[in-house]
Amino acid sequence: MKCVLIVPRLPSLSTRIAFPPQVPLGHVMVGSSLMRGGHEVVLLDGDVRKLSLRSTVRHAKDLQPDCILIGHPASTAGHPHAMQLAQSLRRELGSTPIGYGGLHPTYHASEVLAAGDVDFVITHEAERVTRDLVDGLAKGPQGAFKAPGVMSRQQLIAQPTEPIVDLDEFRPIWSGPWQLHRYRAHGMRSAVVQFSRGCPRRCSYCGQWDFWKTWRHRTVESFVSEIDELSRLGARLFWIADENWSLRQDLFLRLLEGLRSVNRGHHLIVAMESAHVIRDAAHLKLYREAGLTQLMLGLDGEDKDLLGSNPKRRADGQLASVLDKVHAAGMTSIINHFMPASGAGRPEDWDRLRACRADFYNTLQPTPHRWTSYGQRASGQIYNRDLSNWDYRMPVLARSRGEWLAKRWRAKETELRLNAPSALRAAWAMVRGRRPPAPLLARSAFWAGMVFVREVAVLIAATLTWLATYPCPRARKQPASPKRSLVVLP
Ligand code: B12
Ligand code: SF4
Repeated sequence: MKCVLIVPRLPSLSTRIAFPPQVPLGHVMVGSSLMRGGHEVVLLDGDVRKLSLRSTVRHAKDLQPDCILIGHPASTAGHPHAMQLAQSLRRELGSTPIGYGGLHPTYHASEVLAAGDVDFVITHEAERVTRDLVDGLAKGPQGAFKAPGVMSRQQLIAQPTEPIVDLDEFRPIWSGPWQLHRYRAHGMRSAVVQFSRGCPRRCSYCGQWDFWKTWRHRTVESFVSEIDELSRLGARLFWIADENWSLRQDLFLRLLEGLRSVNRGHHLIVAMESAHVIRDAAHLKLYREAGLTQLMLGLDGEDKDLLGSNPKRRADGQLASVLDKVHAAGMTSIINHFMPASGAGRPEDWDRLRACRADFYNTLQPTPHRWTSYGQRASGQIYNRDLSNWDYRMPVLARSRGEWLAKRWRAKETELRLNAPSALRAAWAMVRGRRPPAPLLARSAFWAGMVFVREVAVLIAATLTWLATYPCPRARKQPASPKRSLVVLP
């Protein structure tokens, strides 16, 4: 079967100023599995190629596919665009089967199928499931409808599947048709790679642990050889697509040693638990030698989990001195912090965050995905129903447009307050010639600043529009949904 895997264009993200679309690892994983199954695969990434809906459809049609598979790496924010694409493809391609996979469709399969354009929703991790589906399609529609893990109008409940045990068996084929030269970040060829899947923690606002079901990992040898291969292909900057790669210290240190052995000057950007960085304080030199450049840390979390209660909070007391050492070792720390759902934070919380002395602070907006327990609790407070805005930068919960705008202003003020001290420290160190900033740090700081400026500019325009129309009732309407809305409301 000739399968065309498509990423629809998502033009609206403010963070696009800092980094353009990155290689869609989910598509690469699924496509690699299909290639191993003997199918022909083409990736049509409308996002990186900036293709309009119409040109994406035209390109897809020209490829004469036997099967279309749609997904977006920014899953929820990309969902309205994925649904619009499915609708246009259905019109142009008649009965060609259309499948849709990823995080958001997994938890909204019934609504996706009810819209009538998508034939199959491929739920949860999709390498094995999509291959079974396409093998089934090759035999005729009846075979496909029965594939485990797939939902269709004929099969409204997916037969359960077991998580993949041997992740190495499904490692990406990087020599495949992905056009890797298109993907860049911070001036370098970039790639997205994954060592482990899932997370044993159970944070109430996060659904990743449920999506992947269990925490599993690749073998160190296989993952290190993948980085080596990508480095040979020219990639220098790697996003680590793991939720919790440092969970087991013995394994993690072995992995870092492997990465050190293939480090040709690469940069690894990774999300980590602050407790693990504290645990590894004696190994920060190894972190750096392995190529770790930016550590993104989260401190929020009030949930008990499988590993003991509230590990994130336990960690933050010792964090400041470890982050100083991270900085001294040549790495950057970024703390991702959720704004309080009420919008207003307590001064002691900001003091606590500032006391961590991270290089950057990034504020996130609480986003009530309905597959999380937080999402179910907060579902009555949703104001912004345009899913293309559900990107953690834009508030979703509010009672009125005024409150929604106020929350956006508070987030910007918080970012300014939290980031000003470290920006001044860096500027002062530069002026005194003590420490020229690392090129990657300088670049990311600059582009993070540009994202901030853009978001403030958009906010000023939105506030002025609101003031100009206040108290006209139209001003209190929720934000507009994308045209010809096929948005599935949570
Ligand atoms: C690395 C990463 C990034 C990187 C690069 C991502 C990229 N390729 O573009 C960067 C830093 C650039 C990034 C940016 C953003 N990210 Co991000 N990111 C991740 C992270 C950590 C890993 C993504 C990944 O590659 N996973 C590994 C692959 C294999 O998993 P997967 O994509 O889910 O794919 C599997 C299935 O979903 C399915 N599948 C996926 N796609 C497809 C397609 C088809 C056709 C089929 C059949 C199946 C299928 O099969 C795959 C294999 O099993 C995830 C969290 C996570 N662990 O997944 C967050 C995550 C995807 N990001 C998220 C968000 C919100 C964003 C941003 C919107 C943030 C922002 N405001 O800028 C942007 C969006 C940028 C974009 N892509 O347009 C959220 C999405 C939440 C949601 N509800 O949808 C996540 C889940 C984080 C979270 N915990 O909430 N991200
Ligand atoms: S530690 Fe991170 S990935 Fe794990 S459940 Fe919490 S937020 Fe999700």
